[in-house]
Amino acid sequence: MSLSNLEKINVGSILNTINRVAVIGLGYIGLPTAAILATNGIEVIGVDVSERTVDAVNAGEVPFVEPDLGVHVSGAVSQGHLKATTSTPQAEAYIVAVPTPFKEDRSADLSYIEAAARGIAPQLQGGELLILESTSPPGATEHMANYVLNLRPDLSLDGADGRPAILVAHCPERVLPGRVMIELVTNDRIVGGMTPEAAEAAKNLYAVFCQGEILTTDAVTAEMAKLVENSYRDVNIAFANELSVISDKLGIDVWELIRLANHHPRVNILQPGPGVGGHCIAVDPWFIVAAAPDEAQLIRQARVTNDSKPDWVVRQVREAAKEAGETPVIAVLGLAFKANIDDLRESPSIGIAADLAMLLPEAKLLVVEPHVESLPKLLADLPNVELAETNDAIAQADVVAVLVDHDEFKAVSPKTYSGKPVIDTRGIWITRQPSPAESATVVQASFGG
Ligand code: SAJ
Repeated sequence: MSLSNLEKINVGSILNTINRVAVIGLGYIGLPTAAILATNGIEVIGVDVSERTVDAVNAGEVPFVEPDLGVHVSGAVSQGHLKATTSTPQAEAYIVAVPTPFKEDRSADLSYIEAAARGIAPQLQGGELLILESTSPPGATEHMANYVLNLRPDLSLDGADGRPAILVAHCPERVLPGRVMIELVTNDRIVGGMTPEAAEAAKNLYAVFCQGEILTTDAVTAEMAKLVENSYRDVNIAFANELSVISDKLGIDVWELIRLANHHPRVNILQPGPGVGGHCIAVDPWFIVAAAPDEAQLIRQARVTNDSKPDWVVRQVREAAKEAGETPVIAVLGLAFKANIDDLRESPSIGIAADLAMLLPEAKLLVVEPHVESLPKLLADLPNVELAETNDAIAQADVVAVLVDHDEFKAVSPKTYSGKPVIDTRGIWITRQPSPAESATVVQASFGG
Protein backbone atom coordinates (compact mmCIF):
# COMPACT_ATOMS: atom_id res chain seq x y z
CA MET A 1 0.00 0.00 0.00
CA SER A 2 1.50 3.35 -0.91
CA LEU A 3 1.53 6.25 1.51
CA SER A 4 -0.54 8.39 -0.82
CA ASN A 5 -3.32 5.79 -0.83
CA LEU A 6 -3.09 5.53 2.92
CA GLU A 7 -3.51 9.25 3.28
CA LYS A 8 -6.76 8.95 1.36
CA ILE A 9 -8.17 6.62 4.04
CA ASN A 10 -6.62 8.65 6.83
CA VAL A 11 -5.08 5.71 8.67
CA GLY A 12 -3.61 7.99 11.30
CA SER A 13 -7.03 8.90 12.59
CA ILE A 14 -8.19 5.25 12.54
CA LEU A 15 -5.22 4.10 14.60
CA ASN A 16 -6.01 6.50 17.38
CA THR A 17 -9.77 6.46 17.47
CA ILE A 18 -11.05 2.93 17.85
CA ASN A 19 -13.77 3.30 20.44
CA ARG A 20 -16.30 0.75 19.25
CA VAL A 21 -15.38 -2.87 18.55
CA ALA A 22 -17.60 -5.77 17.47
CA VAL A 23 -16.38 -9.23 18.49
CA ILE A 24 -17.89 -11.97 16.33
CA GLY A 25 -18.13 -15.30 18.19
CA LEU A 26 -18.50 -15.29 22.00
CA GLY A 27 -16.76 -18.57 22.75
CA TYR A 28 -13.66 -19.50 24.74
CA ILE A 29 -11.62 -16.77 23.00
CA GLY A 30 -14.11 -14.18 21.74
CA LEU A 31 -15.83 -13.60 25.08
CA PRO A 32 -12.61 -13.10 27.11
CA THR A 33 -11.31 -10.74 24.39
CA ALA A 34 -14.60 -8.80 24.36
CA ALA A 35 -14.58 -8.59 28.15
CA ILE A 36 -10.98 -7.41 28.46
CA LEU A 37 -11.46 -4.71 25.81
CA ALA A 38 -14.65 -3.57 27.56
CA THR A 39 -13.05 -3.42 31.01
CA ASN A 40 -10.36 -1.23 29.40
CA GLY A 41 -12.96 1.34 28.36
CA ILE A 42 -13.77 0.28 24.77
CA GLU A 43 -17.44 0.01 23.79
CA VAL A 44 -17.81 -3.65 22.80
CA ILE A 45 -20.67 -5.38 21.06
CA GLY A 46 -20.39 -9.16 21.19
CA VAL A 47 -22.11 -11.06 18.38
CA ASP A 48 -23.11 -14.72 18.53
CA VAL A 49 -25.51 -16.97 16.64
CA SER A 50 -26.64 -18.55 19.92
CA GLU A 51 -29.46 -16.65 21.64
CA ARG A 52 -28.61 -18.53 24.82
CA THR A 53 -25.06 -17.16 24.78
CA VAL A 54 -26.28 -13.64 23.96
CA ASP A 55 -28.84 -13.73 26.79
CA ALA A 56 -26.26 -15.07 29.25
CA VAL A 57 -23.73 -12.34 28.39
CA ASN A 58 -26.36 -9.58 28.60
CA ALA A 59 -27.21 -10.92 32.06
CA GLY A 60 -23.51 -10.58 32.97
CA GLU A 61 -23.03 -14.36 33.00
CA VAL A 62 -20.51 -16.69 31.36
CA PRO A 63 -21.84 -19.84 29.66
CA PHE A 64 -18.66 -21.90 30.33
CA VAL A 65 -15.98 -22.29 33.00
CA GLU A 66 -12.92 -20.00 32.86
CA PRO A 67 -11.36 -18.55 36.01
CA ASP A 68 -11.92 -14.78 36.53
CA LEU A 69 -13.87 -14.35 33.29
CA GLY A 70 -17.17 -13.99 35.18
CA VAL A 71 -15.91 -10.95 37.11
CA HIS A 72 -14.79 -9.24 33.89
CA VAL A 73 -18.05 -9.97 32.04
CA SER A 74 -20.38 -8.92 34.85
CA GLY A 75 -18.29 -5.77 35.50
CA ALA A 76 -18.21 -4.77 31.83
CA VAL A 77 -21.95 -5.40 31.35
CA SER A 78 -22.95 -3.48 34.48
CA GLN A 79 -20.76 -0.51 33.43
CA GLY A 80 -22.55 -0.54 30.05
CA HIS A 81 -19.34 -1.22 28.09
CA LEU A 82 -20.30 -4.72 26.89
CA LYS A 83 -23.50 -5.93 25.31
CA ALA A 84 -24.32 -8.90 23.14
CA THR A 85 -26.55 -9.33 20.10
CA THR A 86 -27.23 -11.85 17.33
CA SER A 87 -26.79 -9.37 14.45
CA THR A 88 -23.54 -7.68 13.42
CA PRO A 89 -23.60 -3.92 14.12
CA GLN A 90 -21.54 -1.06 12.67
CA ALA A 91 -18.20 -0.70 14.43
CA GLU A 92 -14.75 0.79 13.90
CA ALA A 93 -13.06 -2.59 14.35
CA TYR A 94 -14.26 -6.18 14.01
CA ILE A 95 -12.59 -9.14 15.71
CA VAL A 96 -13.60 -12.52 14.27
CA ALA A 97 -13.18 -15.36 16.79
CA VAL A 98 -15.25 -18.20 15.36
CA PRO A 99 -14.43 -21.93 15.16
CA THR A 100 -12.26 -23.33 12.35
CA PRO A 101 -12.77 -27.10 12.69
CA PHE A 102 -11.37 -29.51 10.16
CA LYS A 103 -13.46 -31.29 7.55
CA GLU A 104 -13.55 -35.04 6.73
CA ASP A 105 -10.42 -34.63 4.57
CA ARG A 106 -8.73 -32.72 7.43
CA SER A 107 -8.63 -29.43 5.52
CA ALA A 108 -9.97 -26.42 7.43
CA ASP A 109 -13.66 -25.57 7.38
CA LEU A 110 -13.77 -21.81 6.72
CA SER A 111 -17.57 -21.61 6.60
CA TYR A 112 -17.83 -19.92 10.03
CA ILE A 113 -15.33 -17.24 8.93
CA GLU A 114 -17.32 -16.73 5.72
CA ALA A 115 -20.57 -16.42 7.70
CA ALA A 116 -18.92 -13.77 9.92
CA ALA A 117 -17.68 -11.94 6.81
CA ARG A 118 -21.22 -11.95 5.35
CA GLY A 119 -22.44 -10.26 8.55
CA ILE A 120 -19.68 -7.65 8.53
CA ALA A 121 -19.59 -6.73 4.82
CA PRO A 122 -22.85 -4.71 4.65
CA GLN A 123 -21.81 -2.65 7.71
CA LEU A 124 -18.52 -1.41 6.25
CA GLN A 125 -18.04 2.17 5.12
CA GLY A 126 -14.29 2.10 4.52
CA GLY A 127 -11.57 2.72 7.07
CA GLU A 128 -12.56 -0.13 9.40
CA LEU A 129 -10.11 -2.61 10.91
CA LEU A 130 -11.00 -6.28 10.42
CA ILE A 131 -9.07 -8.83 12.51
CA LEU A 132 -9.21 -12.61 12.21
CA GLU A 133 -8.32 -14.27 15.55
CA SER A 134 -9.50 -17.80 14.79
CA THR A 135 -6.71 -20.33 14.32
CA SER A 136 -6.48 -20.53 10.56
CA PRO A 137 -4.72 -22.38 7.75
CA PRO A 138 -2.21 -20.40 5.68
CA GLY A 139 -4.10 -18.01 3.40
CA ALA A 140 -7.31 -17.80 5.49
CA THR A 141 -6.92 -14.08 6.25
CA GLU A 142 -6.48 -13.33 2.55
CA HIS A 143 -9.50 -15.55 1.85
CA MET A 144 -11.57 -13.56 4.37
CA ALA A 145 -10.39 -10.25 2.86
CA ASN A 146 -11.25 -11.40 -0.69
CA TYR A 147 -14.59 -12.76 0.50
CA VAL A 148 -15.51 -9.34 1.96
CA LEU A 149 -14.25 -7.47 -1.11
CA ASN A 150 -16.27 -9.74 -3.41
CA LEU A 151 -19.36 -8.72 -1.48
CA ARG A 152 -18.21 -5.09 -1.39
CA PRO A 153 -16.39 -4.31 -4.68
CA ASP A 154 -16.67 -0.61 -3.80
CA LEU A 155 -13.98 -1.15 -1.11
CA SER A 156 -10.29 -2.13 -1.37
CA LEU A 157 -7.28 -3.09 0.75
CA ASP A 158 -5.12 -0.21 -0.50
CA GLY A 159 -7.37 2.62 -1.61
CA ALA A 160 -6.79 1.74 -5.28
CA ASP A 161 -8.97 3.57 -7.85
CA GLY A 162 -10.31 5.80 -5.12
CA ARG A 163 -12.14 2.89 -3.45
CA PRO A 164 -12.05 3.36 0.35
CA ALA A 165 -9.72 0.86 2.05
CA ILE A 166 -10.36 -1.55 4.89
CA LEU A 167 -7.49 -2.78 7.06
CA VAL A 168 -7.35 -6.59 7.41
CA ALA A 169 -5.05 -8.45 9.82
CA HIS A 170 -4.59 -11.80 11.58
CA CYS A 171 -3.89 -11.90 15.31
CA PRO A 172 -3.90 -15.50 16.51
CA GLU A 173 -4.88 -16.22 20.11
CA ARG A 174 -2.29 -18.10 22.17
CA VAL A 175 -3.89 -18.30 25.61
CA LEU A 176 -3.98 -21.48 27.65
CA PRO A 177 -7.46 -22.62 28.75
CA GLY A 178 -7.66 -22.19 32.52
CA ARG A 179 -5.29 -19.16 32.43
CA VAL A 180 -7.00 -17.11 29.73
CA MET A 181 -7.55 -13.88 31.70
CA ILE A 182 -3.91 -13.83 32.80
CA GLU A 183 -2.33 -14.84 29.49
CA LEU A 184 -4.48 -12.39 27.46
CA VAL A 185 -2.67 -9.61 29.31
CA THR A 186 0.81 -11.08 29.75
CA ASN A 187 1.49 -13.14 26.58
CA ASP A 188 3.32 -11.63 23.62
CA ARG A 189 1.11 -11.34 20.52
CA ILE A 190 1.84 -11.77 16.84
CA VAL A 191 -0.06 -9.48 14.47
CA GLY A 192 0.11 -10.15 10.74
CA GLY A 193 -1.34 -7.57 8.36
CA MET A 194 -2.53 -7.91 4.79
CA THR A 195 -0.70 -4.56 4.64
CA PRO A 196 1.86 -3.11 7.10
CA GLU A 197 -0.68 -0.44 8.01
CA ALA A 198 -3.27 -3.07 8.94
CA ALA A 199 -0.70 -4.75 11.22
CA GLU A 200 0.07 -1.41 12.84
CA ALA A 201 -3.62 -0.62 13.41
CA ALA A 202 -4.24 -4.05 14.95
CA LYS A 203 -1.16 -3.67 17.14
CA ASN A 204 -2.55 -0.40 18.51
CA LEU A 205 -5.87 -2.04 19.33
CA TYR A 206 -4.28 -4.98 21.21
CA ALA A 207 -2.03 -2.54 23.08
CA VAL A 208 -5.20 -1.41 24.89
CA PHE A 209 -4.94 -4.51 27.13
CA CYS A 210 -1.86 -6.54 26.14
CA GLN A 211 1.22 -5.89 28.27
CA GLY A 212 3.36 -8.38 26.34
CA GLU A 213 5.36 -7.51 23.25
CA ILE A 214 3.22 -7.12 20.12
CA LEU A 215 5.21 -8.28 17.10
CA THR A 216 4.13 -7.37 13.58
CA THR A 217 4.52 -9.43 10.40
CA ASP A 218 2.47 -10.36 7.34
CA ALA A 219 -0.79 -12.29 7.64
CA VAL A 220 0.37 -15.68 6.34
CA THR A 221 3.43 -15.73 8.63
CA ALA A 222 1.19 -14.97 11.62
CA GLU A 223 -1.13 -17.81 10.57
CA MET A 224 1.77 -20.22 10.34
CA ALA A 225 3.33 -19.03 13.62
CA LYS A 226 0.22 -20.10 15.51
CA LEU A 227 0.06 -23.49 13.78
CA VAL A 228 3.77 -24.04 14.31
CA GLU A 229 3.53 -23.34 18.06
CA ASN A 230 0.90 -26.02 18.54
CA SER A 231 2.68 -28.44 16.17
CA TYR A 232 5.91 -27.96 18.12
CA ARG A 233 4.09 -29.09 21.23
CA ASP A 234 2.38 -31.97 19.41
CA VAL A 235 5.69 -33.28 18.02
CA ASN A 236 7.29 -33.11 21.47
CA ILE A 237 4.35 -34.87 23.15
CA ALA A 238 4.55 -37.54 20.41
CA PHE A 239 8.21 -38.07 21.29
CA ALA A 240 7.25 -38.59 24.95
CA ASN A 241 4.38 -40.92 24.00
CA GLU A 242 6.65 -42.97 21.76
CA LEU A 243 9.19 -43.21 24.59
CA SER A 244 6.48 -44.55 26.92
CA VAL A 245 5.62 -47.36 24.49
CA ILE A 246 9.29 -48.22 23.92
CA SER A 247 9.96 -48.13 27.67
CA ASP A 248 7.06 -50.45 28.36
CA LYS A 249 8.50 -52.95 25.87
CA LEU A 250 11.94 -52.71 27.47
CA GLY A 251 10.64 -52.87 31.06
CA ILE A 252 11.86 -49.36 31.88
CA ASP A 253 10.01 -46.78 34.00
CA VAL A 254 9.45 -43.98 31.44
CA TRP A 255 8.91 -41.34 34.12
CA GLU A 256 12.27 -42.04 35.70
CA LEU A 257 13.85 -42.17 32.25
CA ILE A 258 12.50 -38.71 31.31
CA ARG A 259 13.33 -37.23 34.70
CA LEU A 260 16.93 -38.37 34.35
CA ALA A 261 17.33 -37.32 30.70
CA ASN A 262 15.91 -33.87 31.52
CA HIS A 263 18.90 -33.24 33.79
CA HIS A 264 20.86 -32.61 30.59
CA PRO A 265 21.02 -28.82 30.15
CA ARG A 266 19.65 -28.92 26.59
CA VAL A 267 17.03 -31.66 26.98
CA ASN A 268 13.43 -30.99 28.04
CA ILE A 269 11.21 -33.97 27.22
CA LEU A 270 7.48 -33.48 27.80
CA GLN A 271 5.22 -35.94 29.61
CA PRO A 272 3.54 -38.97 28.04
CA GLY A 273 -0.21 -39.32 28.46
CA PRO A 274 -3.20 -41.24 27.11
CA GLY A 275 -3.15 -39.16 23.89
CA VAL A 276 -3.57 -35.50 23.01
CA GLY A 277 -6.91 -33.79 23.61
CA GLY A 278 -8.42 -30.33 23.41
CA HIS A 279 -9.54 -28.47 20.33
CA CYS A 280 -6.15 -26.98 19.33
CA ILE A 281 -3.10 -29.21 19.43
CA ALA A 282 -4.92 -32.22 17.99
CA VAL A 283 -6.30 -30.09 15.13
CA ASP A 284 -3.87 -27.35 14.11
CA PRO A 285 -1.00 -29.57 12.81
CA TRP A 286 -3.39 -30.99 10.20
CA PHE A 287 -3.71 -27.50 8.67
CA ILE A 288 0.03 -27.55 7.99
CA VAL A 289 -0.17 -31.09 6.61
CA ALA A 290 -3.04 -30.03 4.33
CA ALA A 291 -1.03 -27.03 3.08
CA ALA A 292 2.18 -29.02 2.40
CA PRO A 293 1.29 -32.74 2.36
CA ASP A 294 4.55 -33.99 0.87
CA GLU A 295 6.80 -31.88 3.05
CA ALA A 296 5.10 -32.10 6.48
CA GLN A 297 6.25 -35.67 7.22
CA LEU A 298 7.28 -35.29 10.86
CA ILE A 299 4.26 -33.16 11.74
CA ARG A 300 1.92 -35.77 10.22
CA GLN A 301 3.67 -38.65 12.00
CA ALA A 302 3.39 -36.85 15.36
CA ARG A 303 -0.39 -36.66 14.87
CA VAL A 304 -0.53 -40.34 13.96
CA THR A 305 1.63 -41.28 16.98
CA ASN A 306 -0.47 -39.25 19.41
CA ASP A 307 -3.75 -40.43 17.91
CA SER A 308 -2.67 -44.07 18.28
CA LYS A 309 -1.87 -43.75 21.99
CA PRO A 310 -5.47 -44.27 23.23
CA ASP A 311 -5.62 -47.67 21.46
CA TRP A 312 -2.39 -48.68 23.17
CA VAL A 313 -3.86 -47.69 26.55
CA VAL A 314 -7.00 -49.72 25.81
CA ARG A 315 -4.84 -52.77 25.02
CA GLN A 316 -2.92 -52.32 28.30
CA VAL A 317 -6.11 -52.12 30.36
CA ARG A 318 -7.66 -55.14 28.60
CA GLU A 319 -4.51 -57.14 29.21
CA ALA A 320 -4.63 -56.30 32.93
CA ALA A 321 -8.37 -57.02 33.09
CA LYS A 322 -7.90 -60.56 31.70
CA GLU A 323 -6.46 -61.60 35.06
CA ALA A 324 -9.62 -60.47 36.85
CA GLY A 325 -11.93 -63.09 35.34
CA GLU A 326 -15.09 -62.77 33.24
CA THR A 327 -16.64 -59.72 34.91
CA PRO A 328 -13.85 -57.31 35.85
CA VAL A 329 -14.56 -53.98 37.51
CA ILE A 330 -12.43 -51.21 35.97
CA ALA A 331 -11.98 -47.79 37.56
CA VAL A 332 -11.34 -45.12 34.92
CA LEU A 333 -9.94 -41.99 36.58
CA GLY A 334 -10.53 -38.80 34.60
CA LEU A 335 -12.39 -37.70 31.48
CA ALA A 336 -11.19 -34.10 31.00
CA PHE A 337 -8.57 -33.48 28.30
CA LYS A 338 -6.08 -32.29 30.93
CA ALA A 339 -5.71 -31.75 34.66
CA ASN A 340 -8.03 -29.69 36.85
CA ILE A 341 -10.42 -28.46 34.17
CA ASP A 342 -13.97 -29.49 33.21
CA ASP A 343 -13.33 -29.39 29.45
CA LEU A 344 -14.04 -32.75 27.82
CA ARG A 345 -13.60 -31.60 24.20
CA GLU A 346 -11.62 -34.04 22.05
CA SER A 347 -10.52 -35.80 25.23
CA PRO A 348 -8.82 -39.14 24.52
CA SER A 349 -10.16 -40.45 27.84
CA ILE A 350 -13.73 -40.52 26.57
CA GLY A 351 -12.78 -42.73 23.61
CA ILE A 352 -10.72 -44.99 25.88
CA ALA A 353 -13.61 -45.45 28.32
CA ALA A 354 -16.11 -46.05 25.49
CA ASP A 355 -13.83 -48.59 23.76
CA LEU A 356 -13.26 -50.47 27.01
CA ALA A 357 -16.98 -50.59 27.75
CA MET A 358 -17.79 -51.85 24.25
CA LEU A 359 -14.89 -54.30 23.93
CA LEU A 360 -15.52 -55.71 27.42
CA PRO A 361 -19.35 -55.85 27.62
CA GLU A 362 -19.22 -58.06 30.73
CA ALA A 363 -16.98 -55.61 32.57
CA LYS A 364 -18.28 -52.80 34.79
CA LEU A 365 -16.65 -49.39 34.26
CA LEU A 366 -16.64 -46.98 37.20
CA VAL A 367 -15.76 -43.65 35.61
CA VAL A 368 -14.59 -40.81 37.86
CA GLU A 369 -14.57 -37.18 36.74
CA PRO A 370 -14.74 -34.81 39.73
CA HIS A 371 -15.33 -31.76 37.48
CA VAL A 372 -18.59 -32.88 35.84
CA GLU A 373 -22.00 -33.82 37.24
CA SER A 374 -23.04 -36.28 34.55
CA LEU A 375 -21.42 -38.54 31.98
CA PRO A 376 -21.13 -37.34 28.36
CA LYS A 377 -23.81 -38.93 26.15
CA LEU A 378 -21.47 -41.43 24.47
CA LEU A 379 -20.72 -43.00 27.86
CA ALA A 380 -24.13 -42.42 29.47
CA ASP A 381 -25.72 -44.53 26.72
CA LEU A 382 -23.53 -47.54 27.51
CA PRO A 383 -25.15 -49.95 29.99
CA ASN A 384 -21.93 -50.97 31.75
CA VAL A 385 -20.64 -47.45 32.55
CA GLU A 386 -21.37 -45.56 35.78
CA LEU A 387 -20.15 -42.22 37.16
CA ALA A 388 -18.46 -42.85 40.52
CA GLU A 389 -16.47 -41.20 43.34
CA THR A 390 -12.69 -41.59 43.39
CA ASN A 391 -12.22 -43.74 46.49
CA ASP A 392 -15.35 -45.87 45.90
CA ALA A 393 -14.30 -46.62 42.34
CA ILE A 394 -10.76 -47.60 43.33
CA ALA A 395 -12.00 -49.71 46.25
CA GLN A 396 -14.36 -51.71 44.02
CA ALA A 397 -11.98 -52.01 41.07
CA ASP A 398 -9.98 -55.02 39.91
CA VAL A 399 -8.01 -52.74 37.56
CA VAL A 400 -7.39 -48.96 37.80
CA ALA A 401 -6.69 -46.77 34.74
CA VAL A 402 -5.42 -43.25 35.53
CA LEU A 403 -6.16 -41.06 32.50
CA VAL A 404 -5.99 -37.51 33.92
CA ASP A 405 -3.62 -36.04 36.50
CA HIS A 406 -6.30 -34.16 38.48
CA ASP A 407 -5.11 -33.01 41.93
CA GLU A 408 -7.86 -35.15 43.48
CA PHE A 409 -6.27 -38.29 42.05
CA LYS A 410 -2.76 -37.24 43.05
CA ALA A 411 -3.99 -36.99 46.65
CA VAL A 412 -5.14 -40.63 46.74
CA SER A 413 -3.27 -42.72 49.31
CA PRO A 414 -1.29 -45.62 47.80
CA LYS A 415 -3.03 -47.84 50.36
CA THR A 416 -6.26 -47.40 48.36
CA TYR A 417 -4.90 -49.06 45.21
CA SER A 418 -2.22 -51.23 46.77
CA GLY A 419 -1.97 -54.66 45.11
CA LYS A 420 -4.25 -53.74 42.18
CA PRO A 421 -2.99 -53.52 38.62
CA VAL A 422 -2.70 -49.80 37.77
CA ILE A 423 -2.32 -48.39 34.26
CA ASP A 424 -1.02 -44.97 35.21
CA THR A 425 -0.90 -43.06 31.91
CA ARG A 426 0.10 -39.80 33.67
CA GLY A 427 2.73 -41.16 36.03
CA ILE A 428 1.11 -39.59 39.09
CA TRP A 429 1.26 -42.63 41.37
CA ILE A 430 4.17 -44.68 40.13
CA THR A 431 6.77 -41.92 40.47
CA ARG A 432 5.47 -40.54 43.75
CA GLN A 433 7.79 -41.33 46.65
CA PRO A 434 5.80 -43.13 49.38
CA SER A 435 5.77 -41.59 52.84
CA PRO A 436 7.48 -43.71 55.54
CA ALA A 437 4.07 -44.88 56.77
CA GLU A 438 3.08 -45.95 53.28
CA SER A 439 6.36 -47.49 52.24
CA ALA A 440 5.46 -50.88 53.68
CA THR A 441 2.78 -51.34 51.01
CA VAL A 442 3.86 -52.67 47.64
CA VAL A 443 2.10 -51.35 44.58
CA GLN A 444 1.84 -53.66 41.64
CA ALA A 445 1.75 -51.17 38.80
CA SER A 446 2.37 -51.12 35.09
CA PHE A 447 5.26 -48.94 33.99
CA GLY A 448 3.47 -47.89 30.81
CA GLY A 449 2.61 -44.22 30.44
N1 SAJ B 1 -0.18 -33.07 27.02
C1 SAJ B 1 0.59 -34.22 27.22
N2 SAJ B 1 1.86 -34.10 27.68
C2 SAJ B 1 2.43 -32.88 27.95
C3 SAJ B 1 1.66 -31.70 27.73
C4 SAJ B 1 0.35 -31.82 27.25
O1 SAJ B 1 0.12 -35.35 26.99
O2 SAJ B 1 3.59 -32.85 28.39
C5 SAJ B 1 -1.56 -33.18 26.51
C6 SAJ B 1 -2.60 -32.65 27.51
O3 SAJ B 1 -2.94 -33.63 28.44
C7 SAJ B 1 -3.75 -32.32 26.58
C8 SAJ B 1 -3.05 -31.86 25.31
O4 SAJ B 1 -1.71 -32.34 25.39
O5 SAJ B 1 -4.52 -33.48 26.29
C9 SAJ B 1 -3.03 -30.36 25.11
O6 SAJ B 1 -2.80 -29.67 26.34
P1 SAJ B 1 -1.86 -28.38 26.47
O7 SAJ B 1 -1.89 -27.94 27.88
O8 SAJ B 1 -0.52 -28.67 25.91
O9 SAJ B 1 -2.48 -27.31 25.48
P2 SAJ B 1 -3.97 -26.69 25.23
O10 SAJ B 1 -4.61 -27.45 24.13
O11 SAJ B 1 -4.74 -26.51 26.48
O12 SAJ B 1 -3.56 -25.20 24.73
C10 SAJ B 1 -2.67 -25.06 23.62
C11 SAJ B 1 -1.56 -24.06 24.02
N3 SAJ B 1 -0.50 -24.08 23.02
C12 SAJ B 1 0.82 -24.25 23.36
O13 SAJ B 1 1.18 -24.44 24.51
C13 SAJ B 1 1.82 -24.18 22.25
C14 SAJ B 1 -2.15 -22.66 24.15
O14 SAJ B 1 -1.13 -21.70 24.41
C15 SAJ B 1 -2.92 -22.27 22.86
O15 SAJ B 1 -3.50 -20.98 22.96
C16 SAJ B 1 -4.02 -23.30 22.68
O16 SAJ B 1 -3.40 -24.59 22.50
C17 SAJ B 1 -4.83 -22.89 21.45
O17 SAJ B 1 -5.93 -22.35 21.63
O18 SAJ B 1 -4.35 -23.07 20.32
